[in-house]
Amino acid sequence: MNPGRIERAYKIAQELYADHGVDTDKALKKLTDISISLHCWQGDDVGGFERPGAGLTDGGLQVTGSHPGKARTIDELRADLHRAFSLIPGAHRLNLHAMYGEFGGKKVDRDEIGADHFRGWVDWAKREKLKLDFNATCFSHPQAADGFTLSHREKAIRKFWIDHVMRCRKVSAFIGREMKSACLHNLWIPDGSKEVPVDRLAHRTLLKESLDEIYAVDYSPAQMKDSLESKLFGIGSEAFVVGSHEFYLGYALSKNKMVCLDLGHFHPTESIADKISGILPFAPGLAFHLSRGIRWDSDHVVTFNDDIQAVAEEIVRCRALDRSHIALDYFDASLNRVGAWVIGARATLKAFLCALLLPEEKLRAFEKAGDNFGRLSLREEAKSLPWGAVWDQHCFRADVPPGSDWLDEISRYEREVLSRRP
Ligand code: RNT
Ligand code: ZN
Repeated sequence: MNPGRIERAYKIAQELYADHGVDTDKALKKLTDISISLHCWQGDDVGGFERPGAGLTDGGLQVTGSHPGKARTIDELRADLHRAFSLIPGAHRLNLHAMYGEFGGKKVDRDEIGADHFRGWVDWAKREKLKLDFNATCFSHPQAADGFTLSHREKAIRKFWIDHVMRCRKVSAFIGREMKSACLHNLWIPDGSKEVPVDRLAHRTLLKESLDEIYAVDYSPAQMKDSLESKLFGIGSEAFVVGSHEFYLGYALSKNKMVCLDLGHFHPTESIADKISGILPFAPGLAFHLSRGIRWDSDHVVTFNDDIQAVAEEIVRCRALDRSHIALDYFDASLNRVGAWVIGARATLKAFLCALLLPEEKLRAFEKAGDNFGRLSLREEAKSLPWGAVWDQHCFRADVPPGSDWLDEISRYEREVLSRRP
């Protein structure tokens, strides 16, 4: 795209927004401060590097598609991430799962992992100027084979997973210290059943006990923070999920922790955006897994849709940007995996840009005055303001391809790198 044209379009957009009392430069400044945590697991179909070549097993997650170019090693995954980040404006984060440690070809079980296995990631992230977040991996493991982990009826199995998660929190604190940026440790477990259980409470009581043991260890919030992620149902846990939204909301609030709202983990007509102001008055912050649910699947590539825009708008209007941890969470193996990261990250940033460009003062004034027509009509008009010109200017300033220019970069990477992976 021609830089002169980007600048000219931006100038006009700036004037049009100014007519509505919106300062586009200020909006771009705020957008620059927003960091998105990119999920490492999109690059290799949630495989991890414990046993090279292993795929996703046990845990109600499924990746479909067989597009060539899946990352097979840590080096390949890093190269792919580097490419993806180079096409996303701003300074961002990488979200690691415990199974992506550097185990040097040795068998290191989940209850044995430690900081040493993640030093390589820390060094790499420092070089790439990225910050890091972390997740315990309570799936794809023989001890999770029957669908229960922290709420398993067998004590030995619970103990195994408690040890794992405790180690993961310790690794998170190490990472946060090293990176000088609090590392978010998010906990999602697959526990649940295909059929209706007789005793739901038994499992939830066990989960609560396990969590109490795990979170008995305190870390400085400057090093790490905790979030707990609920789910409505999963593959093989259609009838019952132990870690439901009510369960984790209750737990998190009673322990001053955060819940993680995954956009694919609620009833399709439920608005995650509406939950934000319902939870914030009681919680230290909120974590998000941005995703796109389609029918029964919760993990499609994020696009610039109404749901994402509504969440971004709520976060901005609640002045909650500094208390929100925004991560992507989807896995699609039917298209270029690097491109999938970029689509989701750019869509998310665009949603935040639109939220920041909303003629908020005018809208608030209409609302205060009880002018329902004014509020609705301005919202409608705001939709056709030229935010795309502001976005291109943002990309241009960040030295990242504007508009659709990045598509060629992905095609080239596919040709030169991904398609050569057998
Ligand atoms: C699963 C959860 C969870 C996972 C990742 C891999 O339904 O969304 O966040 O996607 O931990
Ligand atoms: Zn999630």
